[in-house]
Amino acid sequence: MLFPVDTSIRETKSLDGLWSFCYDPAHAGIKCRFFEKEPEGTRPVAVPASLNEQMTDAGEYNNTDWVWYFHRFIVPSGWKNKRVFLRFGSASFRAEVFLNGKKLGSHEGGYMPFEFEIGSAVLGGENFIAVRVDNLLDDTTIPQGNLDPAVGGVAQWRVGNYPNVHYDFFPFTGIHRPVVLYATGHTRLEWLRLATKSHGKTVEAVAEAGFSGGAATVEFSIPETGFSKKIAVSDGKATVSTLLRIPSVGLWSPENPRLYKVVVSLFDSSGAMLDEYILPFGFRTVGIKGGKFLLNGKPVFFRGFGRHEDINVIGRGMNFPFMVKDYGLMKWMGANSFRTSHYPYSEEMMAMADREGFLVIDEVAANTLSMKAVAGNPSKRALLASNHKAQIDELIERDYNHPCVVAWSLGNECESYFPEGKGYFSEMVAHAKTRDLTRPITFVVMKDAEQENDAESYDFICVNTYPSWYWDCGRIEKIPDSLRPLLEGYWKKYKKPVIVSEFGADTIPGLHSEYGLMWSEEFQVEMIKKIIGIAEEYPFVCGTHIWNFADFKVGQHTGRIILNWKGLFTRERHPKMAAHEIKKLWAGNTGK
Ligand code: GCB
Repeated sequence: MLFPVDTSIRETKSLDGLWSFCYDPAHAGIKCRFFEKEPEGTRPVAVPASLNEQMTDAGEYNNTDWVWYFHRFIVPSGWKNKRVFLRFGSASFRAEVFLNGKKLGSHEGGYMPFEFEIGSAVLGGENFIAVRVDNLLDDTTIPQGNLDPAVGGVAQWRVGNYPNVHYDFFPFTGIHRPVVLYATGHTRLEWLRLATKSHGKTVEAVAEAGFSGGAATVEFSIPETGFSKKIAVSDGKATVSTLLRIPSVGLWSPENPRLYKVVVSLFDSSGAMLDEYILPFGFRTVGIKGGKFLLNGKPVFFRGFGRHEDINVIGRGMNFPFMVKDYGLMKWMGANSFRTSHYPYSEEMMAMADREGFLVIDEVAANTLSMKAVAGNPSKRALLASNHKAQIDELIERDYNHPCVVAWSLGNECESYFPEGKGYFSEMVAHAKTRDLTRPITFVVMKDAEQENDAESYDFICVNTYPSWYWDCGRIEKIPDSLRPLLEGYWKKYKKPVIVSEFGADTIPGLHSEYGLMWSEEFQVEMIKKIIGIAEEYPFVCGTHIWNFADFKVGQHTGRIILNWKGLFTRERHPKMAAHEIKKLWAGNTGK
C-alpha cells in the first residue's frame, strides 16, 4: 500500500486532531449502533496518539478492551470526480471502520496501514466515521497476549503483569498514526517496487508497478538527472516490470544519504496523465559475505540502538517533534543504525531514516512468541503461522522501497530454542524470501548457537545478551565468560555475521555509586563499554545495538518501576551519563 502523497493528480487531507471517543466494556456498541450515531457523553481524544496515556483513571489507563472513536469530516467539492480513500497509518490492535452507518471493513495488526475506498458514501455534507478499536490479544495474534502460564516457557514471564502481556513494553491502544483522506484519479498506481540491482558507472534498478483502472503507458523518471523510461502497457495488463539503467546517480549511504525523487506517471493512449506518484528513493545494495554485512559492496558496522515508539502522554503515537529530536540525539551520539524493536515503526519514521541515513533492521511485531501455547493444536499453530505471514507480507510491502531498510527481522526472542519451535522459524524465513530476495533476513535470538533451532536459515545472527545484568549480577569482570563463548559459538557453527542486538542495564538517572553498583549511572557506562569493547574485537561482529535508546513504559510488575530504565536517555530525552560516555567512545572509534 502506497504512502499517500500530494502530486499534480493526487491530493491528501489530514483528519488528525481532536476526535471523540467512548469505552465499551460491555461490547454493546454494535447492538446499540454507535456506528450510526455516537452515544451521549463521549470525551475528547487526540489522534494520532495512544489512548491510555491521555487518561487519568487507572482502569482507563490500563484498558485494552473495546473503545469507539468518532469523527466528522467534509470532502472537498473539487474531489467530486475522484476516487477517495480513507487511510489509517495504524490502529492497535484491531479496528473495525464504519462510515455514515455502513461498515467499510476491518484490520488486524497494530502497526500496519489500512485503507478503504469510500466512493459515493461521502457525497454531500458531513460524513461520520466510527472506528471500533481493541487490543485484545491471544495465543494466535501477532504479538500474542493473555497467554495461559500453564503452558510454560515465555508464557510464565511476568505472570500477573497488568495489562496482561508477557513482554516488556506497554500494550498501548489507540489510533496511533495519522488518518488521511486522499483522492486519486480513476486510474491509479496501486503498488510500486524499486530495488537497486547493481552499480558501476550506471546504476541498474528493477522497477515493478501495479495499477488499476487501465493505462496505456507507464513512465519512470528521475527529473533531477534527466532520466526517464516509458513502457507501453500491453492490452488489459495491470502490471509492468522493467530494468532501469540510470547513468550518474549517487549511491545512498549513512555518510551520504542521497535521495532522488522517482516519479511514476500513468498515461492514457492520447498521452493525458492519469496518475502521478512521487517516491523519494535511494540507490544502494546490501548483502552478506562471510562475516561481513555489505552496503554498496563494502563492509558496514551497525552502531546504534534498540528503540521503542514511546513518549510521555503521546504513548506510541506518531509525533514529528519527538521524531526530529530522537534522530538528532542518535546523530549527536554518532549512531548510524537502529532496529525497530519490537514492531514496525511509523512510515514517517522510516522516511526520516532514509533522509538521515540510518541503517534500519525492520522488525515484525512477533515478539517473544510462545510456541508452547500452540503446540499440540495444529489449527492454532496454523493460524499463528498465517497471521505471522500476513504481518511479514504487509511489512515487506509497506517498506520495500526504503533504502534505510537493510534487513528484516521476523521476530524477537521467540521460542525458537524449544522443540515446539523447530521448523516454524525457517518456515517464516522461507516465506519472507518469496517476498524479498534483496535483503538479509533474521530472527533476533537470545540463546546460544547450540540451543537455537532454526538459525541455519537466517542470513545473519542478531543475538540479545545481558551478562552482568540478568546473570552474574553486578559482575562486569565476568562479562567475557559468557559473551565470548556466545559470539564465538555462533561464528563457529554458522560462519555468518553477528550483531549484538541488545545489551544494557536499567539505570536510574542521578543514582551514583563509587562501587559501580547495578542501577547506577556508573554501572551502565562500564557495562556497555565492556560489551562493545569485547564485541568489536571479533571480525565477524558487524554491529552493536545498545538496549535502549530511551527509557520506556512497561506493564505493571514487580520487576520494573513503571519504566524499563535501560535508556541512554530518559523518557523525556535527557541524557544519562552513558549517553555522553558512549558518544565519546563512538567518536573516537571509526568502526571496522
Ligand atoms: C530483552 C527484550 C526486551 C526487553 C529487554 C530487557 O531481551 O528483547 O524487550 O525490554 O530484554 O530490558 O529486559
